[in-house]
Amino acid sequence: MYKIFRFKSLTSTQDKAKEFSKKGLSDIVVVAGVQTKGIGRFKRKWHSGKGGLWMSILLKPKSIKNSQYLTFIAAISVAESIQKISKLKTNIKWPNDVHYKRKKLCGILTDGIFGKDNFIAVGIGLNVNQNKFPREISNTATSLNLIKHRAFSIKKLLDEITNKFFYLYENYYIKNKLEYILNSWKKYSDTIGKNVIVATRTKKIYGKAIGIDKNCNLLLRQKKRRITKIIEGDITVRH
Ligand code: BT5
Repeated sequence: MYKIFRFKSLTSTQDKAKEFSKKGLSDIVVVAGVQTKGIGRFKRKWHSGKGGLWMSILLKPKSIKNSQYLTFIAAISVAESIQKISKLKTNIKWPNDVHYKRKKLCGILTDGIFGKDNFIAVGIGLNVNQNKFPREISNTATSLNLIKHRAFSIKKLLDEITNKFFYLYENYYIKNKLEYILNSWKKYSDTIGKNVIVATRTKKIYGKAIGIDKNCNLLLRQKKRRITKIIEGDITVRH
């Protein structure tokens, strides 16, 4: 069973989760109404005003070898919960975004916390009731409210996502049934089969996304049929 800790405002739920890990806590969920220093991958800024669901799930898995799968579990849980609660069909963009009509509804950040014991904090940011965004993301971000023209219960979404997450974590991740997770993820993914541009830290790579390997890496077929394994990066689908 998990326990939920709620806060009105935090710098980042990831920071608080790390703090809790120092006390040895795990299987907990940290939620904040507002984050003053929300973070994305590669230390990017995550806009976290009022109206969104900002949460981190703190885990202490026996092995952290497959922690990329926790990002996938989070994305599946978000996509399924949104479908249940709002009837909206969303897509997962490799590796960590949940999108609706090419706009970002949710981002996921999975951090390892290493020490005597190892922990993982899975941060989930879902835009729920915001009706506008800062200029820099106003063309790329969306919220459930902007799509459906009504407010949603953040608490309901939190409960649904958390229940689904722990169900998949306990029944598949811990039991090493990773194939099931990969297959569920693929049902929601709209990356595979598309021509994409991958921006890595150092370069841009063009190719066709042809699959995902056992470590959740994206497989890209480039010219001359060369297959490149993408471990991290940002994808743009070419339409
Ligand atoms: C992510 O990074 O998408 C991971 C976001 C994780 C946020 C959660 S909230 C709870 C927990 N606590 C935290 O502090 N973080 C986690 P990335 O793929 O790097 O995308 C970041 C980019 O998304 C930014 O550079 C912006 O372009 C865009 N962005 C920022 N805020 C956004 C928002 N609220 N909605 C949509 N896009 C946003």
